Amino acid sequence: MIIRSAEFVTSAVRAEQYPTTGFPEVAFVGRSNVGKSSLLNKLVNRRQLARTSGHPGKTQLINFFSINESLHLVDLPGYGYARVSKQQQATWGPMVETYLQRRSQLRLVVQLIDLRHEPSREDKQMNEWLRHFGVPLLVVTTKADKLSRTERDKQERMIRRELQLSAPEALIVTSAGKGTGIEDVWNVIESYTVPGPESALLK
Ligand SMILES: Nc1nc2c(ncn2[C@@H]2O[C@H](COP(=O)(O)OP(=O)(O)OP(=O)(O)O)[C@@H](O)[C@H]2O)c(=O)[nH]1
Ligand SMILES: [Mg+2]
Repeated sequence: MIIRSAEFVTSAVRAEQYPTTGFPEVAFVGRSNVGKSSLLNKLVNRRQLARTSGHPGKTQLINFFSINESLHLVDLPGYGYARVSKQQQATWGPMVETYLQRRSQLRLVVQLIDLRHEPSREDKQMNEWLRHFGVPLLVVTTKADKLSRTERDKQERMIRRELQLSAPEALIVTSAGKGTGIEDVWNVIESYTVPGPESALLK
């Protein structure tokens, strides 16, 4: 994937604040601090296009990024971070669920899981919720650089078992630090977003 342009478009909480361009969208979901913004940056080769932080709870709004003026990558706020305010916890659910349920140009959801840990209860709930609503789903494990080769394989098997992912293409192991798996993630994204008159722009 050749990135000719990657730009922040807007932040939104409610549906009427979403961009009105009809570009196909790919959204990134996962627990706070799992590496959603870092993966997005690595995909587009821009260091801090989406802001990242060592402290969970960095991304608090739905952030839309336009890629090659033909595709939106959507950075969603993370779940499972207890230390945000009660008000923020209460708005997270409707904000993210409304987006995932109602956004008609949403083509693919990438769910991020930390390769070092067992999927949390919320990871499993989100996974089941997405499957229930029939949203095309790709599971991506993050921070592979923090594990040895043997540990990676073991953790991948465990996560596949826990989330009942049998198809080989259902999970990709990545590292935003090292660039592992980035090309594979693009291949999946392109397979869900390319069709249509704008397809040539994505090449
Ligand atoms: N070693 C390593 N660290 C990573 C990787 N991806 C992300 N991190 C680190 O993990 C921390 C959180 O990354 P973010 O990308 O901000 O996480 P997020 O999921 O966007 O978090 P929220 O915005 O809070 O939901 C940062 O300190 C990143 O540098 C990776 O592949 N390898
Ligand atoms: Mg973030």
